[in-house]
Amino acid sequence: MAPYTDRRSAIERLRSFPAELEARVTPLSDADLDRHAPGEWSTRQIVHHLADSHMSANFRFRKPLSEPNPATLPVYDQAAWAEMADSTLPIAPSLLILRGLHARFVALLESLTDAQWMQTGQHPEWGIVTVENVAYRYAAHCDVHLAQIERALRGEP
Ligand code: NI
Repeated sequence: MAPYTDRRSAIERLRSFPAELEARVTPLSDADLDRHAPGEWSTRQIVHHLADSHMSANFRFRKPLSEPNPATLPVYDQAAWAEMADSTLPIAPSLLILRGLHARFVALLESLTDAQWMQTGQHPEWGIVTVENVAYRYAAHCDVHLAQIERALRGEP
């Protein structure tokens, strides 16, 4: 799922994402936010998922940078989290989380030395990954869910 292969474009994707997401979803009505393609999340659930997911990205960036390598990367049950009671809340709190997190990610990633980019963590499904790999994954994750939002708004799989 990772079309990103260079650090600069991954950082730029992470930098631009919160504003792009906000521009797309802020004008939507509650009915639009709750529309979804069959078997897929609604836009509301996707926005809350992005906040949850990118909070875990924060750990996946920082643990390899601060612990003996490979650091153990945290995992969570994203499907279960997307069904929790707060998944029906307005999206504004999750947009604020993403704004703040991505400002932090960009500042952190722009500070890294080559050696830091190559520090590693271990994930049960991804195996051993570098900080660089994690940045590419989350840059791609932004694109995956922007595309999923378009499907949700059309109500198509
Ligand atoms: Ni996701």
